[in-house]
Amino acid sequence: MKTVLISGATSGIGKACAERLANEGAYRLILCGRRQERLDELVAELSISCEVTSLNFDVRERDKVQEAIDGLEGKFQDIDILINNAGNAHGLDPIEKGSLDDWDAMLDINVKGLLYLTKAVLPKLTAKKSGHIINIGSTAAKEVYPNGNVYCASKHAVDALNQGMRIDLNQYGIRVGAVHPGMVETEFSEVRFKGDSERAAKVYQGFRPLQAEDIADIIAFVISRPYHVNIADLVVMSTDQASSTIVNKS
Ligand code: NDP
Ligand code: 8X3
Repeated sequence: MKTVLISGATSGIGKACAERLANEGAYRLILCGRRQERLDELVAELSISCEVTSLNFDVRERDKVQEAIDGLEGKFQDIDILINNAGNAHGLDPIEKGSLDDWDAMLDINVKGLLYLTKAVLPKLTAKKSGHIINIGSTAAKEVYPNGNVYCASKHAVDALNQGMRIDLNQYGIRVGAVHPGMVETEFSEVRFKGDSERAAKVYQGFRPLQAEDIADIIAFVISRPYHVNIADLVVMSTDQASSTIVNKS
């Protein structure tokens, strides 16, 4: 039984991973997020199928991240797999009109938050010389699209950190890999457009986008490979999407 910590488990890709892995019967789950009600609901739902607990912290608060990991009890302390998923885009503005608060949010959550959580979990993996870190990047980690500027920069940083972690942790036998999704229909665009549901819904109209379950399916595959197999970098898009800007809406 492996212990998996999923950040950003209250919604979208993280939640779908929790639901998917709970049904595999091979994992003990630690679900993280800030919305306590959602964490409670998910723990109640999944505890029928697996051992599960939750941690409530904002990934931007490094002391809280460390406290949360230090406070884990029993078998939940022995983390094997870290899914660095928490993150969002905030705004979609040209660089000259960008909001400093949006920029701070993206860099603090998507980059520094991922680092704080990794730093807190890593001693458990280096001590036993095994473990698996999955970093959720994006097609925005591989290319830059109009008005994507800082979000793309944050995800390019995730791509670089994924490579850097893999290099530095190689001596410990720790697997490190990234999954980079294209457009996935989650709460992502609602957050990006600050609750404007109509604008968010339009992002996914006229084509068949990926669903969170599609990414969860891939992550379940990635973490269940034999230990000598590390899927280092995986880009996945909807069949209707060819790049960040080319989507077949015919
Ligand atoms: P959602 O908005 O549905 O989920 C985002 C998750 O991140 C929520 O569970 C949220 O939990 C958590 N989160 C956000 N900010 C914080 C924070 N400060 N501290 C702790 N947790 C936080 O979006 P997705 O599921 O789509 O996004 C998940 C990941 O996938 C992100 O890294 C995103 O960049 C990436 N991605 C998404 C794509 C898409 O098209 N949807 C495509 C490519 C990558 P809570 O609010 O409860 O804290
Ligand atoms: C999310 C996908 O295209 O909105 O990472 O950047 S996109």
